[in-house]
Amino acid sequence: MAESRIPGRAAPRGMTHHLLDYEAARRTFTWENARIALTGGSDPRLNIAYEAIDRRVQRGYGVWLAARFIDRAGNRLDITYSQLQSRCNRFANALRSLEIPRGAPVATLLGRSAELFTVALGTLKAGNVFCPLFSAFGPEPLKTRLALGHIQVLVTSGAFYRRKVAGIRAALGALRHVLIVREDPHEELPEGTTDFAELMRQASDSYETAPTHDTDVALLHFTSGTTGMPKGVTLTHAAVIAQHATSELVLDLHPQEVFWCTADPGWVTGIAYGMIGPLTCGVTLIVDQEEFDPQRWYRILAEERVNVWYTAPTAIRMLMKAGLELTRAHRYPELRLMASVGEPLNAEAVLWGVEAFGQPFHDTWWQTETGAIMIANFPACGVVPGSMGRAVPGIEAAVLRRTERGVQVVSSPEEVGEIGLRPGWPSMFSGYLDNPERYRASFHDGWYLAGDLARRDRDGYFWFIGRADDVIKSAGHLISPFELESALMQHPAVAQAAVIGIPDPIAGEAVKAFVELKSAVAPDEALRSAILGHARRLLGAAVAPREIAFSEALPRTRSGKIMRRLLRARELGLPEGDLSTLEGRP
Ligand code: 6R9
Repeated sequence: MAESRIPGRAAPRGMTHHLLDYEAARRTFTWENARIALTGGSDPRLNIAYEAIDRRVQRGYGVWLAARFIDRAGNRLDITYSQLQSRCNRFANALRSLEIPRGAPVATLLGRSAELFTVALGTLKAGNVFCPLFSAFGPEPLKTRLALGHIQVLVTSGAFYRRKVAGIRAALGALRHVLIVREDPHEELPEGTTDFAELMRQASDSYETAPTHDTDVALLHFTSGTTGMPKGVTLTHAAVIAQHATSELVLDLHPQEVFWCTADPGWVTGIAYGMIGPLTCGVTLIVDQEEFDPQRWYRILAEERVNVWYTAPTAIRMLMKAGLELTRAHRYPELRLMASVGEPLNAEAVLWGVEAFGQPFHDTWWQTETGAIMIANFPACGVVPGSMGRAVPGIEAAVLRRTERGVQVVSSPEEVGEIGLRPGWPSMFSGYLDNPERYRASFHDGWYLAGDLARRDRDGYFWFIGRADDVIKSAGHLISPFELESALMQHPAVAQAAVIGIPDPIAGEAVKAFVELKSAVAPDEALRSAILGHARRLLGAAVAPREIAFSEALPRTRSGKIMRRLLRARELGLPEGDLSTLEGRP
């Protein structure tokens, strides 16, 4: 196995990788020590924002750049750790002035802006729960999440408010305040909203961090399951311990390095590694406000002298498609580590990294529920192309087989099973909001079952096989078929809908919808585009189906559930599997 590893780039002179010897690190690592390494002591209080900002300022990082925001035109906004601290303090005070009680959830629907960072970290500092919403969502997914999350304060822009929130506001009983980040001071404030900038001006810039503890809920991230509405995953302040430890062990971040995580803060990666973990390491974050564009990305990597880059397979495949001439228009002498997450990273993409940048991409695996990286290819160990890597120190991971009598650890390197993790790491989710049964159902015989299928080879490397459920991962976004089907069924011509993921060379999976029409309705092209338009308006273009097919009768089980798995098998020409529960079978 060792021969097939591709070495990563060596650490520059004067710097040592945080993890040099994997086996030794596994033997000696403990989460207790990781907590002490981060906080410097045994204070029973723990607050994510305090660790990310205040402690950095205390240690003398105040004048260093915490983040550089690059706007569409290429203008830069630089914010130091001290400036970020004052902004967050103001926002924490603003929440108090609005009489929002501690613990109440605050959400953002914002682009990748400095305000988003201020609200996220200010909310945590105040001891409130922060919930990021993906800004490309349409009104329907936003309504669902704002309602399920009992969100009391929403911070958004005037444009997003008018387009996506004004129409659903009446349905959001818990929502007490909407704060508007105005693009320019002359922009009119929508009725029933408050000016964010004015509120910040009135607030004091000193604030004593709320005395939160390891077990207090800090973050609410929505994720998707096969059935039912999205699940609100809660992470506690202790998550910062694992996010910090993995930012060192896996991303190998060192103080004052330039780090670019391309994930949107609407999803867990954009918060855990686009913000929290790396700030606790004292780096400078690069935040690009523009959408993906190969030339722009290469320019950022080169001109900002990015040292460590954390991105996603879809983006890598898009860069591959754009061609090496674009890559070669710049040089990247400072870039020393490239990593990826969110979807399977194919071996070709890893090897393309070597061709394009002289170093492989390091795959990492984790989930919203795990709160931090669990499986990884480590910088000092070399990369096994096509494999997700090995368990992070402090993490016990295995491939499990479900049997009648419970779960068993699979020992054969050929056998495929479900990824299981032993609870006990600090960023493990503390619950599914308002759904303790579903939470309990994720654990069996002392293991958390992740819902992903994998193999584990003799050297302990995990190889991703697929999802154990019907959830779709398209361009790194987790999509719930149920949520899309519900939106499609709101169209007056649609009787039933079923949504599946079909392989896509760039996005990994693309969303395809099958629609059964009401009996009086005739299928034609105009109706197809009308339904597509309806889905895009409700859901947002980023999660709407790409393709809609009309179906006369969707396959159902005898109990009336649509068999997405069978639709998918038929679509892809795969074996149809066990059909004994199919409706209409003898
Ligand atoms: C961080 C994040 C989690 C699901 C996960 C799996 C897929 C993540 C992967 C991967 C193959 C990898 N996934 N990393 N699949 N290789 N390296 O993405 O969280 O949005 O909750 O998605 O993403 O299916 O279960 P989340």
